[in-house]
Amino acid sequence: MKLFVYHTPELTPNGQVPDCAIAVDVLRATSTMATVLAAGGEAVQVFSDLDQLMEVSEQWPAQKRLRAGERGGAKVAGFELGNSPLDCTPELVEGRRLFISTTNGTRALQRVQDSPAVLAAAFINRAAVVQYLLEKQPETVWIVGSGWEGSFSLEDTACAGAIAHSLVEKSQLSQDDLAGNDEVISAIALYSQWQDNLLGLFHQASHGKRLLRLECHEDLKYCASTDILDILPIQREPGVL
Ligand code: 3SL
Repeated sequence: MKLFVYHTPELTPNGQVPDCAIAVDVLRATSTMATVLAAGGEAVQVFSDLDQLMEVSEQWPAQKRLRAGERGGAKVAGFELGNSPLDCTPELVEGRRLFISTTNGTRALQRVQDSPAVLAAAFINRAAVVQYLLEKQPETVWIVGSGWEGSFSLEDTACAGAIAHSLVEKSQLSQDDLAGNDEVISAIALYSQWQDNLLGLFHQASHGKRLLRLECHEDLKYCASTDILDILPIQREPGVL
């Protein structure tokens, strides 16, 4: 297995797909997606465009759907949900499909949706993602951070490092064997430095600070919990996990 980390969707090589692609948006899209599926959601369907989301979800029975829209960290007017994983309780989401559009996370998933296997990862479901990789042994794996509007996000790269760190611990591979690019080594170093204080890392991160200004402190705490959900969000058709 060779692992490549890309800090943003824009940094992935054009015209190539890996055997397995993992989209990461710790704050908060992939944390929300994992939470919805763990809480019994029927599926998560992602959109970059809000109008397209409305059009497609209109064709779904109203009692079987939920619409989540986030821009700039805030809930989009007219949507039932923004992008807080804590709103996705089993009472609300069980048996329903989440139609979601967020600023960056949904774009990262769409960038890699042609890969044969596409996963969504966050700290909360890191162990399930690592278990999948150990079982399936894909030859090439990309971890793609969502970033923020094309720039680097500390928390996504730290999560990439958490996945890589655990793969090295649980496989016969050394860091050198596993790393397909230098970003893997720097991601592992970042995670190793902050693994006991991920909330502290989020407080340093520009998007963490943005969410704190929006009073999302509880979301940050939740998203900093590691390996708490045994759920593997995996694409079953393009754009649907
Ligand atoms: O950019 C995204 O996709 C979101 O996860 C951002 S936010 O955490 O909902 O503000």
